[in-house]
Amino acid sequence: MTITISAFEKSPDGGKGLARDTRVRWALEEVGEPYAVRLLSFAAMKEPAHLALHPFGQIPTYEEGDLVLFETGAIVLHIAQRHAGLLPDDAGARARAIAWMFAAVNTVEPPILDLVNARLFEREKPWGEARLPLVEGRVRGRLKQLSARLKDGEWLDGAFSAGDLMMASVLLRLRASGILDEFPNLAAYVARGEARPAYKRAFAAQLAINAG
Ligand code: GTB
Repeated sequence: MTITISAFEKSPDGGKGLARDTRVRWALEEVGEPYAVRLLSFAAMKEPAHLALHPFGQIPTYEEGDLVLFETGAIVLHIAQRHAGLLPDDAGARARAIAWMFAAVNTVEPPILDLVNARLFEREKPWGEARLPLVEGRVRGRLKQLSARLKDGEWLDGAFSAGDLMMASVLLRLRASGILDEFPNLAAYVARGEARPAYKRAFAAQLAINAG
């Protein structure tokens, strides 16, 4: 069955892979599933046709026959549950990998998004510069905990899983801030994710749309 995802027709990052369709592409590449892409302008994302697929008018969406999904965590979990390669067979290890997926979107991504917003959109506010150290502190606090758990491990819990795919995707958003490099084991962890052939294919596919 054809899988269709949606993505920005022109991502604001110019193809750095930071828009969230990249993590869905990565998951599909990991499991070897081909997919089509529907490209959308910001205006089209808010039109009824797309709102019928995504209640918040965002990308990415995922269509597979009658099934329509939004939210990258749910999409990647759906892909991982239906194909080998992204979740362990052992029930306990599988549950732990899913816990890492939730940790990525629920515990690690929020302070990172807060930092992105603080740096890009709130700096000029009267309180912008004063608030920034607080927001950076929250990110560093979370990364310190994650770094302590990862130690010198290759992945978060044994073999590479959808938990690592989501966590590395979330951490990638931090690179421009320089904060990721303050935690060398996390920076190396993200680099290991980026070195995976499936990530490279996903990155190249979104770059082909957004470059230039
Ligand atoms: N929780 C949802 C999920 O995980 O699927 C969040 C989806 C989301 O935020 N989508 C963004 C979107 O559609 C694109 S990825 N935004 C438009 C809107 O809300 O109107 C976020 C994003 C956008 C741009 C960059 N960038 O240029 O660096 C990075 C990430």
